Amino acid sequence: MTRSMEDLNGHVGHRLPADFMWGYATAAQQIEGAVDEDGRGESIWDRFASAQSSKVQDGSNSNETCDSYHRYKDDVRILKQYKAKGYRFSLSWPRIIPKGGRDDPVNPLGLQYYNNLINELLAEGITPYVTLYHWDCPQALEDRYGGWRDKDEIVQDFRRYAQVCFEAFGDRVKNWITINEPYVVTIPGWFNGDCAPGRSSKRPFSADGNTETEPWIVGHNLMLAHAHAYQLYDKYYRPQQGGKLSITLNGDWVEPWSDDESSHRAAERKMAAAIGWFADPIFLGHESKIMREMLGDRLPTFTPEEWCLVKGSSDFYGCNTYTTNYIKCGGDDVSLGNSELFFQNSRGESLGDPCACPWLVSCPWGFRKHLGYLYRRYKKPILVTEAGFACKDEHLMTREEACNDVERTAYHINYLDNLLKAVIEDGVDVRSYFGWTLMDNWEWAEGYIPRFGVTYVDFKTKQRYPKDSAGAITRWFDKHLSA
Ligand code: PNW
Repeated sequence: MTRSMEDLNGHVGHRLPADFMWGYATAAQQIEGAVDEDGRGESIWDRFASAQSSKVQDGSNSNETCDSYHRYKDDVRILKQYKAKGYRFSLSWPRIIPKGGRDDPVNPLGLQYYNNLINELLAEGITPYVTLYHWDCPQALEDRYGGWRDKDEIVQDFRRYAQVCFEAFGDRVKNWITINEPYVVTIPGWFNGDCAPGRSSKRPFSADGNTETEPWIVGHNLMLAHAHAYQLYDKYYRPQQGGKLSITLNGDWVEPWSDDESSHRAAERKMAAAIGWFADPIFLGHESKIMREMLGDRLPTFTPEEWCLVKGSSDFYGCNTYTTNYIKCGGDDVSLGNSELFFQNSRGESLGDPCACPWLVSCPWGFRKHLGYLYRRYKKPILVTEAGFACKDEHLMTREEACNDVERTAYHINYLDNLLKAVIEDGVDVRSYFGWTLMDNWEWAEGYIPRFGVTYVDFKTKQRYPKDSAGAITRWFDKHLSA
């Protein structure tokens, strides 16, 4: 670890190592648009947003969104302007294999698009971090066999999709993430039903689904798909390509609401439900005891052969984290570990100001504690693959107002200061920070209401304009990276 001399303010300054990676993250469905172009197939999110009684808050879809399919050179230019060292983006499975399945044809124009993007990044000296699955399952697979619910089918289909991607891009891509946030895939998608494919036992909110069983099956299958992709890479591609691969898990720090025993237990259960469900099998090689206690037989089990695949199927811990909650026992929501979340504790102390999303406040000290917890428990280098903030009512502001994004700037700078403390003072091995997100985009079931970008997007003209936060982040890294 490099420790530097006095910084400009006269404090003892510390720096991150020169090879610390930073940049911005995006996802295909949220930025590409061009959903019907060049042979792309339909995704479950296209279908979800086009449903007659759409659950998307503003009734929007991502058919055009930022138009990155045509404007990827603009995106790369902006990254370059921000001096970002890396760019984390995702591949659209239905753009690459329109019908999704292992016997279905590969779309050469889909491969071409990502080849162009990767080459453009490399030409500008920006390192690609590539996510295979950021929520956009081919609708054809949902129709054919129920998508992520069918273990035997989806695992093989995903494995072949991964193979196509390693073959096509692995000579240049050395950093892979299999699946983005399996928890946010399963719980909103199959438990609450408010994200694609929108299944849940809640009628009439969802026409189909079974909250009791489906989410746990889907989570199980996501882990297996990840593990198969890991094994495939490890065995057949890593020897020549020499890259790294893991999964990205979301998770937020929880602080006991009061000092009683039951609030502490609630915190432990929430960590198990949100993180341990996936991280314990993958990083520790055993199932989460707490998940088993809560779910009993509803939690599927791995066979001994499957355990061999799942255990240790990761080269780093991919961490998406946004916020912190106070927590206490109560309620019967298994997905939260039978606990309730608050932004205020028993003494009335508040974590922060509300923003565009009801689930999000800025809590930098919680971020630091979270990194420490993950490192102590899972003992892997951590890549922060997302963190970010959406200012309140930003979608109602003029461009000038939105670009003066004081709260987002404070969020990222405070989070980065705490990341630095986690590294320097707590000895946590953090290797990257990817801000969510490069530019305003389609925020899934919340449509175009929350704006998370460090770049303002005028969705009529598709023009991009830097917000103040982008400059502040660049300056932070200028000052805090070792030469
Ligand atoms: C992430 N929560 O998802 C996703 O990876 C992004 O695609 C998304 O745009 C971003 O966060 C901002 O929402 C999350 O409710 C969505 O705690 C919701 C939660 C966490 C992560």
